[in-house]
Amino acid sequence: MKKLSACLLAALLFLAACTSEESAPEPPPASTYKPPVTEPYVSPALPEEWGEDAQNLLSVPWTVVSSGAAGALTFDGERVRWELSSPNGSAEVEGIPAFEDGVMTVDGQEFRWKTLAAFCLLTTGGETWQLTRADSVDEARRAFRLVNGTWSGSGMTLSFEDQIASLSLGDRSIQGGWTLSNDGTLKISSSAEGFNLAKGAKVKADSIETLDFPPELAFDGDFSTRYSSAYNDPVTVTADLGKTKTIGCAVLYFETAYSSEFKIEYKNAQNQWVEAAHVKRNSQSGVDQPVTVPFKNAVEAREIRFVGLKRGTDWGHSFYELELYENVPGTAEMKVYAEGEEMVVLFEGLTYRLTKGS
Ligand SMILES: [Ca+2]
Repeated sequence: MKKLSACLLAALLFLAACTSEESAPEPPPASTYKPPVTEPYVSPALPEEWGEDAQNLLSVPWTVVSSGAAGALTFDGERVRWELSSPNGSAEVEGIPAFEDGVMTVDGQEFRWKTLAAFCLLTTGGETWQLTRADSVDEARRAFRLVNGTWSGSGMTLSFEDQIASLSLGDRSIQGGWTLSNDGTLKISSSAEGFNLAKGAKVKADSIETLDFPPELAFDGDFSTRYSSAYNDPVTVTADLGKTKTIGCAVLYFETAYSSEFKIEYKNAQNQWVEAAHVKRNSQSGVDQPVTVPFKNAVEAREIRFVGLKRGTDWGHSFYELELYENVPGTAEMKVYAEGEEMVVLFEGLTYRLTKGS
């Protein structure tokens, strides 16, 4: 009975909350949103004298999406538009193209390209970009439009600045690096460089494959360099952070030669090694599939060690980076679609319609 009245009270409070907030913004609807079905792209007629190369390039809209960069090359029947936002800056070039000796010039800027089915390599401004075919001009421009500015609506704000994305929703927020894939999946991860407590730690290992793979290469912040042990179990990699820090989580980026079972241990105030986490069945590897290891409890420690108990392959224990964080890094994943001037965001089962503004 007590339980029932508590439920009733909760229901009444909920109803009261719903009715008393008349001035509050409309809550976003549950997600029944389906991305707009784009009409098949009809290539505008191109002058024959532009040649076959130009036909290959301009008969479809192209998009650039990679970590930190977003852009589009589109053609509206008369004018070519090249838009790009990248770590090296932004570019917007538009004009009637001219072709000569395999070079396209738009508003004084030169473009060279090579098309191959769904891909195109485009060289301009001293850089080469891989472009992917889009189904419509809107779709091609979606990524570029998204990462240029601040979007808000239905209580959500999504903004991009200096390669860092910020999402705020009510009293929650996440800020970090982002990736956007061609299917419109936007991931924001707070494990942005600079918060990693392990970077630059003094490290040693009791096993290495060769001198080319020393343990410090797993603590240099570089995802192209790695540590690798000899082909045996167990192995230990110890990191000295220089001073005592609060650590609640490790993130490992394994190479193909991953560890299927490993422990993270820390040295306590009594100089004893204590288990912070034990992963018994890992099968993830690759820098795009980091293994996030939350500790049972956050610890205060200066020394941390990785103990590789079982190898997942015949090779050694190998990882590109071992990162340490105070908290479990947050990740927010959503789908984004452009619809007219709006950006539609599907997040946690709800649909948000955002408009551009500051
Ligand atoms: Ca590395």
